[in-house]
Order: sequence, then structure tokens, then C-alpha cells
Amino acid sequence: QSFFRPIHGASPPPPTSRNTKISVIGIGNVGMAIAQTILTQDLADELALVDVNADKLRGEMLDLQHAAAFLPRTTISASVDYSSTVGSDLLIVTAGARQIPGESRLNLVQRNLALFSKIIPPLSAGSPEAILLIVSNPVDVLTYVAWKLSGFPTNRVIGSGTNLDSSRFRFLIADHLDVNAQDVQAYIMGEHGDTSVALWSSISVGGVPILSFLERQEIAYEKQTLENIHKEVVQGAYEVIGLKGYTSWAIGYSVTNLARTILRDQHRVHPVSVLAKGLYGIDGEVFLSLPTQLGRRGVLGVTNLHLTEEESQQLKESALAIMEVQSQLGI
Ligand code: 6V0
Repeated sequence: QSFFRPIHGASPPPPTSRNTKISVIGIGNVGMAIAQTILTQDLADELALVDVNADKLRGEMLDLQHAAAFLPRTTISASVDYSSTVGSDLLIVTAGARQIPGESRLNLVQRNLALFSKIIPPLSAGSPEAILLIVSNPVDVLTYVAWKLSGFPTNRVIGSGTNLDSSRFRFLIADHLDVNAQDVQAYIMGEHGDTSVALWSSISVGGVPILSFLERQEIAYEKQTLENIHKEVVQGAYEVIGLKGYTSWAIGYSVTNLARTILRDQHRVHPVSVLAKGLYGIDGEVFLSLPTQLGRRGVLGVTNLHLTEEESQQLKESALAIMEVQSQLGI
């Protein structure tokens, strides 16, 4: 029996309209930061949390549910079973083994490949129309792995890539020039990691191209300063992990920002990891970050940026570095 009684002459309820469902797989520091940001931004009617740790799952679910009085209405579920994700519109994967001190990157990838072989097939089978958003590291290689394992078309497999790096980049430039980071248009492309490429040539603030502005004003911009900013971006994650043990808030906002663009069909451009084959002189089947227009169908297209010779070369080298790891995986 319903708590509310129908008013006189009311029509029967319409056939149930479809809810928006987001699943977050892996609810460690990153998964939970994403989950809680999604809740505060009212992006989902249903939020399904999945992890292998049943106690932590239940604890996190209850803790979020207890905030219901302060949040937009979202049904939150938690399960160790992937079937709880069935019918998702967006599958966000943050599950991953952590690097053991002294462990090689390749070994970590092998372990995460084994993990993805268990996770991705049931996820894609349960939500065959979903968009798969990979966050686990190394994100570019694992997005490729997820694409292969899911059988999804390339427009529906996306890696969070350098969306976070670009946000760090924008913050540092804004800080340097004393402007608002939201007014800074700046992209980091390529690998999410050591070989990422800073696109200095296309940075603008409030519509003003920065490099040519500095040159016109004859302000001697020190190349070193620019390089240091990029270095700080690359080191950013290591620094935060060194200080607090993990990163969470910025990646939480960064991924939620992508979720909003996708689910609300915003057609915004984000630097995310997509299949780069045939673009910017890249031949191989490799996922890396390019400025990409996203919407409800996932990837809508990739922008046609003009790169300098140096940037173009760096991007190709970044692709080679990722493919080098991929080639050793045997998939
Ligand atoms: P964490 O806190 O160790 O969380 C990982 C979670 O995955 C744990 O709760 C595990 O129990 C869970 N897990 C393990 N196996 C499974 C499985 N089979 N099914 C479901 N869950 C499982 O790590 P943290 O949350 O800090 O990081 C998660 C991943 O995100 C790591 O790979 C990070 O390197 C990566 N990041 C990626 C970023 C990006 O920009 N792409 C940024 C930050 C972190």
C-alpha cells in the first residue's frame, strides 16, 4: 500500500520511464570519490557499486545511503556480483591491482589483464549498450584490453586518459598567470603518464593564444618555465600519492565531469583515451588521449588540432611507448 493516495480523476501512471544507471566497479579511494561526486551532481537514478570486498562494500553503501536526506534521490546498491550492474548506461571501472614496491610496470599490467579478463566479459554481457569508461592504470593499455574483451564498438570504450592531467595543467597555468582555471584552454595528449604531450601551441586564456601573445608583447617566456609546468603535471600524481597515499578528489571530479558530458549528451570536448588508429599520423591499434567530442553515443569524434612538428613527433613516440607494453601482453 502506497503512503500517498491518488487524487480524484488521476490517470494511471505511464509505463515506467527508463532510469539512468551508473555502475562503479572497484570502490577503493578512486571509485568512492567518483561515486560520491556522481551522487552530489545528480547524474544517476541508480548507482551500483561492485567490489570483491563484501564488508567494505556494505559499509560504503550504508555510509552513502545515510546521506540520502542531503542528496538528490538515487537508489544505491552494492554487490560482489557483476549481475548487479545489468542494464547500466555507464560502466566505470576503477578496479585494479596496485603496484607492489619494486614491481615492474609490465608485471602490473599482466596482473591487471588477468583481473580485466574476469571483470569485463560479464560487465559487457550484462549491459550490451553501455559506455565503458576505464580509469584503472595503466589506463591506455587497459582501455585497449577492455575494448578487446568487451567486443564493444570503439565509440563506446573510453579511457579517462589525460582528462585529469589536463586539469592539473590548466590549474598550474592559471596559477602561474593568476587567472581562473576554467578560462584556460589547454590540453595534455598522449599517454596518461610519463610520455604525455603538452600542447603549448594551442593554449589560450579567454580566447587569447598564449604563446603568440607572449611573443607579441616581447615577454621573454622561458621555455624552462613551460617545461617545469609540464613536469609538475607528470609528477603531480606521484607527489600526491607520496603525501597522502593515493589520489582521489581530482580524479573523482574529472571522471564525473566525463559522466555528465556522456549521459547528458553535452557534446563537450575532453582529452580522453580513444582508439587513435589513423589519426595524427598514428598507425597502430593504440588507445591514447586526443581531444575528443563526447555525448550519449560515447565518442562522437576527435578534433583536428594543428600540432607543431615537435608535438606531432612526441605524440607518435607516446603511441610507440604504449604499443611496446601492449605487444608484450599477447592479446
Ligand atoms: P584501491 O584503493 O586499491 O582500490 C581498488 C579497488 O579494486 C579495491 O577496493 C579492490 O578491492 C577492488 N578490486 C580488486 N579486484 C576487483 C575485482 N575483481 N572486482 C571488483 N573490484 C576489485 O586503488 P585506488 O582506488 O587508489 O585506484 C584504483 C585505480 O585507479 C588504480 O589502478 C589507479 O592507478 C587508478 N587511477 C587512475 C587515474 C587516472 O587518471 N586514470 C587516477 C588515479 C588513480
